[in-house]
Amino acid sequence: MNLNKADITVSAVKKEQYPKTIIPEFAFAGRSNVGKSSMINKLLNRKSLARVSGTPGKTITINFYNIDDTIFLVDLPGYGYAKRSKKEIESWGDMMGDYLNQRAQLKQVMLLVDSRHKPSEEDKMMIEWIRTARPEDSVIVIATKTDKLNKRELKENLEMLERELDLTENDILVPFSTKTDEGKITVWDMINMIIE
Ligand SMILES: Nc1nc2c(ncn2[C@@H]2O[C@H](COP(=O)(O)OP(=O)(O)OP(=O)(O)O)[C@@H](O)[C@H]2O)c(=O)[nH]1
Ligand SMILES: [Mg+2]
Repeated sequence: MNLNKADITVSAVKKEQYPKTIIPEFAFAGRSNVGKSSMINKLLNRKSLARVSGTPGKTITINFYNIDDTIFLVDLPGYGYAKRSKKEIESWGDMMGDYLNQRAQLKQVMLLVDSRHKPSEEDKMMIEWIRTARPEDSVIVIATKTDKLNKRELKENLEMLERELDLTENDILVPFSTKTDEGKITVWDMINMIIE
């Protein structure tokens, strides 16, 4: 897989707009500002292929990044952004539902949560949604922004996340940071293992 051959292919709001390929897809879900777009850039060694912003709610479409015609990394729109109207939240739910429940090319969803905080009610709903939509898969949770914690805090918080999200032995929790590159190799290893 040549990471230099990565490009955004499609920004979709409805399923008719998804790429018409059978390439395996790996999707990143999580609340606004948790670091989904930053993580995609980090995985691809790119500064700004995926739009990153200090302003939450930046990614409001499903963005498909074509990696060398081998896989797609899929940036899902974030949740938990307070300034959304009821209608916007509804269309977010429809968009996520269509994708998570129906997309055959989707091989694995990764749920990103902030390593510094207790998961929100929406994070807990999201993990249940993923479990229900994809009962055959391990749940992969990525704990982001670990550079903001010291070693002891990180250890405590990873244990807290396991408890709060009811992670089992089959589930995987990966500490990740775009600042220190923690977790980057692990995520690629998981992706490569799944497509092999
Ligand atoms: N310190 C630190 N900051 C990070 C890390 N990852 C992301 N950030 C910062 O967090 C903010 C939000 O990152 P995004 O990647 O835009 O978050 P997102 O999940 O894509 O947000 P939406 O598109 O709104 O859903 C930006 O200011 C990033 O620079 C990290 O590992 N460490
Ligand atoms: Mg984003």
